Amino acid sequence: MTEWQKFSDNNGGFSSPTSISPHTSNPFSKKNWHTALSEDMPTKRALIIVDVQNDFCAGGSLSVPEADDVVPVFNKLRDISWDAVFLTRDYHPQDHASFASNHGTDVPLFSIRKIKSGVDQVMWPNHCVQGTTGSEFHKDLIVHDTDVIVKKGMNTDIDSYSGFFDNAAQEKTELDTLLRERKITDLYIGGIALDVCVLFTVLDAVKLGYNVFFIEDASRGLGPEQNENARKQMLEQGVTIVNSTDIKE
Ligand code: VGL
Ligand code: ZN
Repeated sequence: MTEWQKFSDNNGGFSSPTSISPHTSNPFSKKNWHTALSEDMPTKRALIIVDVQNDFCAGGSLSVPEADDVVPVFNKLRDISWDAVFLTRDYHPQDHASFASNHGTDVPLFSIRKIKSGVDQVMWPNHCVQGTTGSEFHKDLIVHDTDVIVKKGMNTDIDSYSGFFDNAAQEKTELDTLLRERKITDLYIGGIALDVCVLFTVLDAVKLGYNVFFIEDASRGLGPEQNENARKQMLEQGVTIVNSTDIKE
């Protein structure tokens, strides 16, 4: 049995996001998570840059307002010596189930549809298709050779908003394992879209037992209401909301 299956069994089934409407409650308590980080681990910090890719930026197929503004914020954050830096990358096959275009000609964008895997899925425009420019990181974003890139959304049948799990909670990416290998305790998370992939990555990070800091000025979402709603959910789950300039060496 994999670590993830144990996790899921222990908790009586994980209800992951099935649409853009986020989790309403956290089904796990940090204390119940069987591999919770031990309290006496020395603090080690990782920066997690979520989906700063061309298709979510100006001119992209799923552009988020002001998304490009996060780039200089992350670049400045690179002045700090992080214990690890991870970037998530939305990376879909052309026939991905989250694309409206794969469900016929008259499926409205942003409508919700039940897909083969049984989950409700927002019908997105084609975006971050493997091998396309749209899937590449913003050209001005600083990426070092030692950074770790975690691709997600590669399974045709299921979307993956979180950098940790897919939306049906069937599969785990390598992100948690790599963080644990590096003995990381604290995650500083920001990126695009604040109310979709950033939110779900943040909420999963809390469930997995990390100390989670959401970097507000390094994030942009689909709109003010969505952003406020996401912020509220993070606060309810004990996330600390910070500004990039508050983070010190
Ligand atoms: C995202 C919608 C679809 C995101 C990814 O990165 O927030 N949003 N795929
Ligand atoms: Zn996507």
